[in-house]
Amino acid sequence: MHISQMRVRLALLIAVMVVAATGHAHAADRFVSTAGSDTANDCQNSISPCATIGRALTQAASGDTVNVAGGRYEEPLRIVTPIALTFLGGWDGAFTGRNPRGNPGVVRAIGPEGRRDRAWFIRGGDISVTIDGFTLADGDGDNGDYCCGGGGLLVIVDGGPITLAVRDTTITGNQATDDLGNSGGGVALRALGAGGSLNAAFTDVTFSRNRSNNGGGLYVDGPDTTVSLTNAVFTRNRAAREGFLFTPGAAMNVALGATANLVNVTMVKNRGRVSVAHVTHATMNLTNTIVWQKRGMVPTDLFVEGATGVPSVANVDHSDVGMVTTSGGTFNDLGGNLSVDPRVRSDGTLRGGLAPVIDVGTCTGAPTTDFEGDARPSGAGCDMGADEFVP
Ligand SMILES: [Ca+2]
Ligand SMILES: [Ca+2]
Repeated sequence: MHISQMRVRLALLIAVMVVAATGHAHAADRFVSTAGSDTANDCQNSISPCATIGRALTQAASGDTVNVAGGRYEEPLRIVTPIALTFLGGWDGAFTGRNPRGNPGVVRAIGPEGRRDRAWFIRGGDISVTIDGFTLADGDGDNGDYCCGGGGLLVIVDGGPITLAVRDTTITGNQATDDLGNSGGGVALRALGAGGSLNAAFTDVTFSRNRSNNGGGLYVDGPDTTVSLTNAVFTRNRAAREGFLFTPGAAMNVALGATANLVNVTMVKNRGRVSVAHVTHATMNLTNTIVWQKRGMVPTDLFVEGATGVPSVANVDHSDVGMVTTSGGTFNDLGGNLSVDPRVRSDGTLRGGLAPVIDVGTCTGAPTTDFEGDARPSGAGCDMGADEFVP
């Protein structure tokens, strides 16, 4: 054989080996359906899916996508080792089409012996998780093996980065109320000082009917924790605890050095003894955001608290915020703000064309669709809140 032919063949052989090696490492699709079976199943065949998301978790490798057919899954889910996974709910039974809003995968966290637990728990570092098309319902952030609340979802960064993306998902009916330190009835995102960063993005997510002492829908803390909320709705969440008066953040509390970036978020009909949105030694940036509650159901809408230590700052731009209370914190009015009844229904939709938040938001940085998928802007400008009104 001629030497150049040998080189060509050697190069081809190496190319084949590289393809084989990377092919083996290729991300896999896993399939889960309530009609499936876990027995001796690696969940890789959509014709014979697994029955539980937990089984797919035991089979999955980093980079995999777990595809979940619509239906109820009564299992608490835990991710506590370094891995990158995408969970896509809302598939039909044949895995040929998705309707994540109309037919989500409903995760109810019923643990061993029927005990309620958190729906989803993520702890550690070097973890990347996408949760798309689910309902996280009826979880309990007081039970289970770990502290810190988060009935629907608890994320604790511990020694390395965690990236979380939650899309087209509803977090409802969860609670964390037993222990005073258990915060975030729906979701708690926490850094416990062990290093690492936590970046979480919630897009088209509704927090409803969750309850806690501190942050009824959402609680976020830690200086390396950043949460972005886009087209989110907080409705009918509660911050309450028997015998305690200071239960801040009926909808949410961002605390202890964390940063929360809210764009086109709506908070309505949340109840508590202190505030709807609370900033405790932290930063909250509000754009096109509605924070509104009738007086009596909660004393103030936005409470910026923190006289010493890490400063508390709320930067507020083209938003409709009812009552603002500062106690050592700073409220920065960046312009275009209102303080009027936004005329929003409890599901976050605007009540007809006369709502005062229509066309008076900023389109700079606003998402190009609303939480229903309508184009933004519609009409003369971008609306405040999660809903873009389309006549
Ligand atoms: Ca508009
Ligand atoms: Ca709309």
